[in-house]
Amino acid sequence: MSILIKGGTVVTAENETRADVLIEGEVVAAVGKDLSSPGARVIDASGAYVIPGGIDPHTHMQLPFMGTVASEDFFTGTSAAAAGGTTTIIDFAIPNPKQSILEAYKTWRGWAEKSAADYSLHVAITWWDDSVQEEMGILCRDHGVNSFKHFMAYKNSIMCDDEILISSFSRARELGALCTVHAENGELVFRLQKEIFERGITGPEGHPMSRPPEVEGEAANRAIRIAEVLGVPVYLVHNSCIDALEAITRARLEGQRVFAEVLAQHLVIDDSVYRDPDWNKAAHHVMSPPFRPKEHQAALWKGLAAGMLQTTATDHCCFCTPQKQAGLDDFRKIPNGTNGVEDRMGVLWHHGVRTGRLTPSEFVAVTSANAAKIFNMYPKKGTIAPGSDADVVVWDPNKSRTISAKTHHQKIDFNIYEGMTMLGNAAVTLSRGKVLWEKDQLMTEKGHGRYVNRPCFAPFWDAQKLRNAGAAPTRVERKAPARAT
Ligand code: URQ
Ligand code: ZN
Ligand code: ZN
Repeated sequence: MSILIKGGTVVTAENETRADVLIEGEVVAAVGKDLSSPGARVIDASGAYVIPGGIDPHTHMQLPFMGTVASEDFFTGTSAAAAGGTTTIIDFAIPNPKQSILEAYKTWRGWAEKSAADYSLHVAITWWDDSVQEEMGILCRDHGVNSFKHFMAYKNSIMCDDEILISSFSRARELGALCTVHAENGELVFRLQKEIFERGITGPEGHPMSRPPEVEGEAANRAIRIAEVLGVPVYLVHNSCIDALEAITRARLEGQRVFAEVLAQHLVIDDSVYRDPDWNKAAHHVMSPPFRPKEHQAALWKGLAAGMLQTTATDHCCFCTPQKQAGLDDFRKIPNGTNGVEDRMGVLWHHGVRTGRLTPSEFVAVTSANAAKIFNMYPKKGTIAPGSDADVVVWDPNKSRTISAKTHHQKIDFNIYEGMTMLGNAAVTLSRGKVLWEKDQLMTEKGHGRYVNRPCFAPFWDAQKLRNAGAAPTRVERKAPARAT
């Protein structure tokens, strides 16, 4: 079937043009002025922007975590994403320590098959031995995985120590795969949690106290330095504070291949949420890294506008109130995670574009194109051009939405953006030419979503050689000294 989106302003990360978009089947066939196609279904986009579907590089659908399972599954989650203008998610296959990473990947593939829109998977490295080394190669070669996640936090669970980081980063270098990192010093968090709890602070307010910005800054800098020494690109997820941003900025100004992500929620919500007298409200904001004092939001917006932060995500990881209440007497037991997959694009447009912090093209870059380029899905994803997948959103800058758990499509009884009104939202969302969202109605189908293969980049060994071109390490030729007695 053909679809003709007429009369809008097409926005890519590069530019804005008044143009029509013709979709033939699952792909964009043409972009141009006054296009026509007999028999095509016409979608009126006059007064609206026509943008590439959003790509959320950080979600956790139905994740088994902290003794429970995230409430949103791959179908409900990708459906809610489509209502918010996001048409591709990259989720995480997270093996338990000692579990085959290939087996875990296959488990997540099974769960994701019911997705309503396209998806891909990062794979986490939570332990190390020769089988992990081997299976990383198989995942890259045969399964289109080009990014491996490392948690530097969550001690006694999925945390990586430096030995695992160094082994895995070295392997990624050989494979041409990208290393992604959750940067918080898990040992410090564990110690601070214990001290704070023993001081009698058992409520959600103990959470941010046990994860101060310095704990994130230390780990961010350590991951960046390890990547520097090994000569491998690194991507830091959910950077929430000045301390991490400083480490990223220093390294990028040095020309190091460091990529960095910011969550929509860390840009607009501050740490006052943890002092809410309503335990449930405070607990629903327990995520890692935590929400920060206001000055950190201002720095993150500048980092995004300056290109020090390239992608925006949600870390969508939902736990309903009964699940959160597992930590009623101990904040360390509150499952970490918040919602956001349906809200990210609206939040970034309302607080980013409407305030002049971002241009529409920069909005497209940080909500779609940059993630596609960094994770090697571009231009199949992330732009509107002939041959690209027809993941297209008609974005109405005047469409207002007041966010509420009562009306959202996310499978959770709480929304961290409750009551916020966003001006600018998705009017129509298409996934590979199929209309998933229109006139505030979801038309999603289980299994429409497809797995997106992400090929590896050229092995980075060359980069290492290039970096040390001047000073290839050479051995010193010398006569053996006389044996001292
Ligand atoms: O750390 C993550 O990214 C997962 C486990 C989601 N939870 C969270 O608090 N960020
Ligand atoms: Zn994380
Ligand atoms: Zn996460």
